[in-house]
Amino acid sequence: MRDPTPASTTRSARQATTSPRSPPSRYRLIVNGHRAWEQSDACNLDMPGAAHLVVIETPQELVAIKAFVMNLPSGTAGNAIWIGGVQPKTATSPSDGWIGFDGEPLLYGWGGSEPNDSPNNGESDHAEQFVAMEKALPYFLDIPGGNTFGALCECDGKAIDPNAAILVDSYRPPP
Ligand SMILES: [Ca+2]
Ligand SMILES: [Ca+2]
Repeated sequence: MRDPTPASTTRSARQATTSPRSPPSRYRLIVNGHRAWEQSDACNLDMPGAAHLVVIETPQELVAIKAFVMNLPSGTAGNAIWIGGVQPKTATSPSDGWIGFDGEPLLYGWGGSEPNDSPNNGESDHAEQFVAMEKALPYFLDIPGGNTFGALCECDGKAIDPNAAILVDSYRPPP
């Protein structure tokens, strides 16, 4: 049996009233470690159709999240979080083709030698196809999605972009 007026609808409507054009984002830190696609699933379930792994859309949001990552609570798996970015297997260089989970080209947040598709420093094996930020390296890092990190979820009234979701699914190991 389905409630015709689920709580999530009520909350979305309230947000829309407060700020009709762009609901304020709310964030949730997951400290337990899971693989990138599992953390994506967990974030989506925060409010189905309205939440996803964080999409960093503006330089201001990047600054705020960097500050947050530098102060990650101890106990956050890997001292790192997954964020909402993924690269297709059609990429021909480590920096090629990245999209955010909103389907837009990923905001430039790389640092150091990233993205490098380590350890071979080439995109031929597509070893690093997801994006994380580490407490000690608070910029975008391309990392194999099978690493178990914490995650930062964002609820902003939007679902993960369908093309991003297809890419995420393409990296799930066979059941
Ligand atoms: Ca890569
Ligand atoms: Ca890397």
